[in-house]
Amino acid sequence: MDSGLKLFFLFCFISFPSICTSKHHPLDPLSRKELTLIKTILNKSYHNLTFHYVGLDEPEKTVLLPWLSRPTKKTLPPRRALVIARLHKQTHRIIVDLSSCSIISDKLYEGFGYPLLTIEEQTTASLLPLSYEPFLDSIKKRNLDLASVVCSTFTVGWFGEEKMGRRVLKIQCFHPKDTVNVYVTPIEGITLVVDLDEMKIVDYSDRIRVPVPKAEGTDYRSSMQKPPFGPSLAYAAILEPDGPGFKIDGHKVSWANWVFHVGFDVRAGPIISLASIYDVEKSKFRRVLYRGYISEIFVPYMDPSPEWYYKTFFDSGEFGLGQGAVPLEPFTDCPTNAQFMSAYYATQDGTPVKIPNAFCIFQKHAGNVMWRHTEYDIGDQVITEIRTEVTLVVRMVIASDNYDYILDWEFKPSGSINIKVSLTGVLGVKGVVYNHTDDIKNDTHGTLLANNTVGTYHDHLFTYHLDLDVDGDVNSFIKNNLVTKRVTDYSSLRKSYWTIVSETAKVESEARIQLGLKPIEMIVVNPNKKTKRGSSEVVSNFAHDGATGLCSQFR
Ligand SMILES: *[C@@H]1O[C@H](CO)[C@@H](O)[C@H](O)[C@H]1NC(C)=O
Ligand SMILES: *[C@@H]1O[C@H](CO)[C@@H](O)[C@H](O)[C@H]1NC(C)=O
Ligand SMILES: *[C@@H]1O[C@H](CO)[C@@H](O)[C@H](O)[C@H]1NC(C)=O
Ligand SMILES: [Cu+2]
Repeated sequence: MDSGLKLFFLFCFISFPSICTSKHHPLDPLSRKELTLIKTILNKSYHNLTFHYVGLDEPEKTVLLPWLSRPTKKTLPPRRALVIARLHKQTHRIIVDLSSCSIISDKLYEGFGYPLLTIEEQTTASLLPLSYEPFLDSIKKRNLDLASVVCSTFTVGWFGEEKMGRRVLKIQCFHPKDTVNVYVTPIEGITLVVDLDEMKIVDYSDRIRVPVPKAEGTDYRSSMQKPPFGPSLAYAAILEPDGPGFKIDGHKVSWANWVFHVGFDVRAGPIISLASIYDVEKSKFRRVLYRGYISEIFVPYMDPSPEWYYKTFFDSGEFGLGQGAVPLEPFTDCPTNAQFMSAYYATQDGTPVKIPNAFCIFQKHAGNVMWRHTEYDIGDQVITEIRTEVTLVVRMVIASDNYDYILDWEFKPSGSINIKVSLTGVLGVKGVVYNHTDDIKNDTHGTLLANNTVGTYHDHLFTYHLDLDVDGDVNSFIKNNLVTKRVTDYSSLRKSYWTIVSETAKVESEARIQLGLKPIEMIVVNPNKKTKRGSSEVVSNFAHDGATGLCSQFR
C-alpha cells in the first residue's frame, strides 16, 4: 500500500461517520462533501476520467418504503452515487457506495446516445472556431469584426442512425456588436462540427450568406428600456408578521397540511418527493406523490434547412436542467418573503460547484380567493364566508442558452399541487435576406420580426415523471370520458346530456393518451381504499385545461 492510498483510507474513515450516521434523508441530493469523496474514490481507480453526471443513486422504492414506515438506522438504505463518465471514448456507468467508500460496479454503456454535456466541454468547443482558418476567412468575407464574434454549441439530433458515430456538437456563431442580445445576431449559413472526444473541428460549411440582423432596439437590459418597462416599475414588499409559515429541515419542507422533500439533480433539476397531506379526521399524513420531476424538455425547431433541421434539443438529457440552474436573485426572482436553498453539482473533473440560492421557497399571496360562499336563503341573515388563497411555491430557474425556464411546484391547502412552467428569455432567430413580409419568396419557417430576422416556429414539450402514491403505492389510472347520450325514446324532454364512461388502464400502453379537445378527466385512484360510500377514497385528478394541475381530493 502506498502512502497515497493510506491517506485516502484515512480520509474515508474520517468522513464516513459524519456522512453516513446520517443526518441525511435517503433522498437528499449529494452534498459537497460527498461529491468530493466520489471524486477522490474515482481518481484512485481511473486516470483522465471525465464526469458527465454525478447524482444520487436513489434507493429503490421497495427499499425506501420500509424505511419510511420505520425510519431506523437498520432500515436506512445504503447511500450510493451514480456516476456517468467518459474514459477512452467510452461511456461508463459507475456505482459508488459512500459508506464503504468503494466502487460497487462499473458497466460500459453500449446503447445509443451519449451522456450529459459538461459546461467545460461546451465552452472549450465554442472557442475553437476563433482560431480555425476557414472560419476566419468566412468572417473576413462577410466584413465582420472578429472581436465581436461569439459562438454557441448545439446538439445534433438523432435521425435514425443505427450505429454509434462520433460524439459531436454543431457550432454556430453570432455577431453581437452593439447589443448584449447575442441570439438576435446570427451569422447565418456557417456551421462547424466539433468532435468532443478529440476536441477538434471535423467538418465545416459556409453555405449561404445573409446580412447579420442589426438587432436595433433588442438590448434587454433595463437601463436600455423606457417606462413602463424600464426601472421605474414599482416593487412590492410582503409582510408576514407571523413568520414565513413554513419550516425547512434539511431538505424536508412542512407547510400548512403538507410535508414534502425537495431534491436536486444535475440532470432533472428540482425533484419533489414524498409529498403527503395531513388528514385531520385520521390524524395522520397520507401520501399523494412519491416522486415528481421533469424527465425531459423537447424543443424541436420546424425548419428543415441544413442550418436548422438538426435543432431538436433535449434540454434535460443533453444540457442538464440542474446544471443550468441559476442563483435566484432575492426580491426579483422571488418575492421578499422567500427563503433560499443551495444546490451542488460536479464539474467535468468531479469538483463540486455550489449554486447558491438555487431554490427559493415562499408563501404566495396572489390576492386570490381559495373558497367563498354567500348565502341569502336563511331567513333574514346573510352569511358570507371567505378563505383567502395562500399557497407554497418551490421555484427554480433554468437558463438554457437563449431561454429561461421558471419551474414552480405550488402546493395548495386544498390538496392540489399546481405544476407550472413559465418560459422567458430571448428568441433564437434565423438570419434571412428579407425586410418585409411582402418580399418573402421562399418559406422562412417562421415569422419575420425585424429586418433580416425570422423567429423560427418551434415547440417546448415538457414531460413530467409523476409517480403518484395516492394513500399507498398500489394505484390505478382511470380515464373518465365525458360521452354524449342522445335521448331518442322521448322518455325525457331533454334531447341530450353527458355521462361518464370510465376506463381503467390494465397495462401501461392503455394509459397512453392523445391529448386533444375531447373532454376527459384523468384520475389516479387507490382502488383498495374505499370511502364509507364505497367510492375510491383518494383521487388525484389531472386538470386538462392547459394547466398541469394535480389535485388530490380526500373524499
Ligand atoms: C434590409 O435592411 C438592411 C438593414 O437592416 C439593409 O442593409 C438591406 O439592404 C435591406 N435589404 C433589402 C432587400 O432591402
Ligand atoms: C429560394 O429557394 C430556391 C430553391 O430552393 C433557391 O435556389 C433560392 O436561392 C432561394 N432564394 C432565396 C432568396 O433564399
Ligand atoms: C429595414 O429595411 C428597410 C427596407 O430595406 C429599410 O428602409 C429600413 O431602413 C431598415 N430598417 C433598419 C432599422 O435598418
Ligand atoms: Cu421557444
